[in-house]
Amino acid sequence: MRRVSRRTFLGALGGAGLGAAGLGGLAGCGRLPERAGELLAGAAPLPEPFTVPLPIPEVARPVSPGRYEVTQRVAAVEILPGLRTEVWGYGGAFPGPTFELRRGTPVTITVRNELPVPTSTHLHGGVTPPDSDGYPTDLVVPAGHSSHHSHPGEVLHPVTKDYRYPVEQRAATLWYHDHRMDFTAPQVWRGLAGMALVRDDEEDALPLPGGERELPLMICDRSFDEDGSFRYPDGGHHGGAALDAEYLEGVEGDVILVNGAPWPVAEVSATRHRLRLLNASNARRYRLRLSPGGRFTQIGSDSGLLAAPVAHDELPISPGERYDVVVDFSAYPVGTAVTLVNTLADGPAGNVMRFVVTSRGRDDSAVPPVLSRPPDRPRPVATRTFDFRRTDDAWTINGLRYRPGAPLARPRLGTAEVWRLTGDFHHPVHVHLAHFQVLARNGRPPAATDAGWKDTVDVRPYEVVDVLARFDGHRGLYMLHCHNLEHEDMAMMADFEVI
Ligand SMILES: [Cu+2]
Repeated sequence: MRRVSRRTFLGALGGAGLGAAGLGGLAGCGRLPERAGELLAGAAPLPEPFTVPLPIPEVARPVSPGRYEVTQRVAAVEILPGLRTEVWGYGGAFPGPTFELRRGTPVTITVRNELPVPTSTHLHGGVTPPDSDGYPTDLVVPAGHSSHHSHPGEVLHPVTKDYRYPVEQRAATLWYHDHRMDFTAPQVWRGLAGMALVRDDEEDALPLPGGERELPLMICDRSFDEDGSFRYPDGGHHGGAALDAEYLEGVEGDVILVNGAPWPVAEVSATRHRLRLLNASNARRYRLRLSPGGRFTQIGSDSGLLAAPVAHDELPISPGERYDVVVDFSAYPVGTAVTLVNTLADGPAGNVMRFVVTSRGRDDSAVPPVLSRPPDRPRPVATRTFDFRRTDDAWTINGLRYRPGAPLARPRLGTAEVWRLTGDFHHPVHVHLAHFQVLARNGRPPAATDAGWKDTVDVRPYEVVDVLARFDGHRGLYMLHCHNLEHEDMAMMADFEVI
């Protein structure tokens, strides 16, 4: 079978599918939809919610101080009760192991690829040198894979690659995932994602809940075939086929997973718990609330602790974003079931997971009124606009399809710039290397949930979002892109070069 790139396919399509299924619908209704993808119905019976215990991914163990090895491999795991699902996992696990990193302690992670496809691993939120940043054409190629170059400038590493992370950055909730050119969406869908937590002295000095009361929660949606296998609308020909035109807006699954378990349940004591929320979905956005009521006390954003906590009743979270929050379960009587719900969906996807308050507990933790001293807002030296929209027959940035090695901007190391992000649909914009603050939405102050330093921001249809990005750490080629993974694969990426 001839290899057909997704972008070639989209070119051949002439945009007909997208116009009819997606943006036409948007223009036709008076209200802007909150949904950012097309629901892919599965065929497996949906499990009863809140019956599977919440799994906590294993913490990766170094093979020697500062050195890790992780093998990407195929594994069969039980996700839906009684069925086996083939996953492509870091360490054969989905999610992959959690990496516990320490500011100022560099690590090298050797990724070995035993999958049937090439991969590239991006540490999302990492301040990483360009040759370890998971550039989409910097590929780890499995043994026996035909090594023809399909993209100019492609770099192929046979079987393994050492990714070097200086970890010169503040404590934060990071994650890692596949970033292979044209195939990020199906490869992440099949399991290539995990979390990485950076810790530092500033955070250690705070009396935040920790240990078993600190829960990394990777939220994503998937659809399953009758036999338990993942369903994804590319004909199953991973590595060759294109996405069905119906799903060019993005693929939404009908099963919500947290840490790889469907609508799980966690027993908690009536104490404060720290929840590190990550939306690892391909396209689905969530608006998270607690039912029967309750508040999230946000302590951190994508790129680290806030200066001071912010209370929220609800959290909108788009693909790639993280919220570091504390929930005080002492607000509920023992025996209460507290459900984390998603008010953007009706039906099964309206639930995420459940906490059951099973006992009283001693609680020495606190959320202090001052959390950290984040870096001050620098003065910008330039303003640039990046427009995310469908142009003719592709998802584009400033009207351009992604071309590796052709940077759209050359910011100087150590400076900051205002980047104005606009678009025609929900585009969660992620910037590699550079962290940013949201300055304004449509010229007005940003939402309370935009607080702090971030690396991903939800740009909603026809919205103008101004962010102040600082370019620190490394010179070289990086990228910004839409984190709707189907858009990303469909050319909605651009390079920038830090000079
Ligand atoms: Cu997008």
